[in-house]
Amino acid sequence: MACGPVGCRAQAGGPGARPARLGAERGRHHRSPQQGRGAFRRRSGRRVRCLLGRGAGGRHGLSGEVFLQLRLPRRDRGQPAFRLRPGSLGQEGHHPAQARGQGPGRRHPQLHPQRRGARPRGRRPSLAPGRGDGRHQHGGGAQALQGRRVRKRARPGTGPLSLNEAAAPVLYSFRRCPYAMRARLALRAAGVTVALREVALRDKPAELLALSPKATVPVLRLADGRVLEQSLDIMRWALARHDPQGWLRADEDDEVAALIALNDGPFKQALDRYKYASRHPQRPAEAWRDEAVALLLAPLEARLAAHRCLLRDTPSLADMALLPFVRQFAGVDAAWFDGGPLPRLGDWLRRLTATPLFETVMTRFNPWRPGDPERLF
Ligand SMILES: N[C@@H](CCC(=O)N[C@@H](CS)C(=O)NCC(=O)O)C(=O)O
Repeated sequence: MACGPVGCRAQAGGPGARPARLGAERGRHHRSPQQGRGAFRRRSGRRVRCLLGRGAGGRHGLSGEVFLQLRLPRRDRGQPAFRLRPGSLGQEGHHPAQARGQGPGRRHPQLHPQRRGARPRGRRPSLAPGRGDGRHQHGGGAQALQGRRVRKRARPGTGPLSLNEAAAPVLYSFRRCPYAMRARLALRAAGVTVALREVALRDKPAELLALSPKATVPVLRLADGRVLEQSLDIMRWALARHDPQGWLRADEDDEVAALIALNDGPFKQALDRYKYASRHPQRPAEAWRDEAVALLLAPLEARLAAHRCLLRDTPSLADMALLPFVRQFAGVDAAWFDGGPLPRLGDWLRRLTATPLFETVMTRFNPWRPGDPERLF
């Protein structure tokens, strides 16, 4: 068995701290006097960095993400961690619970998070970040981590994440974003529990930027380390796991894709201009509105003459992917929409937004900050 020593650190969100990219590194290891007792640095060989889970903040939790750093046998070097052969990460496997000291292999020395330096005497350094600048919080958490002991057992509600929480994908979302809404709709319909991190678009967390430099929401980080950066990918991923309401049908794929392309492309552009007409003074708001109607909404109205939903009588992926955008259009001038030329679309919108599913995905949350407990959604 070829596991090397283990490192545990707060994920700082800066360079070299990309939690979702599981990969091997090459480097040298040696001890350094500055690092204190039990400290560990790279000596040789390749290592894999495994995301274990998140600190829960407060007085016990780690501020950020916890990694194991493991030396791999030659045969498994270069493999993504989720494809490693059994035994490569230790005889008990590499379940996060072991590294938290909760699983059956909790005494396995090579799976224990490495302590970085002795804890200073006196008060235990707090890992709970302040409410200031995100980067500063990270720095504080990382420093504090160097001087803290990893506790073996946590009091309920204060310790590291439970097994289910640690396994939950992490969704960076913004309540009012129509792309994030469609992702939440699919995740919820599929019964996939995620750790939801509400994002303030003006103050995006470093963790999101490290995962997805394009910096849009939604972003879903899966438990195996993959990152889904497109709302449609998130929808399809969720529904491929479980689709109890039958949103996906293989024979509808082309039609669905065409409607979504129209929605996300020309319609969305006209919608943005209608919504923010003062920023596009080259035409009056009504002109952008009418363009949006002609491009997509009038064809949808025609479809609804044949079925209760866009492709059939029950909702499909197309209905749920377009719903948040049509809702946004209707909200720009509700009086016009209610009395205008789209009565069937208005009825469709009311039906689909009056569901418990839609109401649930519109729950309000405060923006997530590093160190906050995860909010399962
Ligand atoms: N193609 C992306 C588009 C996502 C997108 O544009 N989201 C907007 C919010 S509605 C965003 O994050 N914008 C970045 C910003 O405003 O800083 C998807 O389908 O997920």
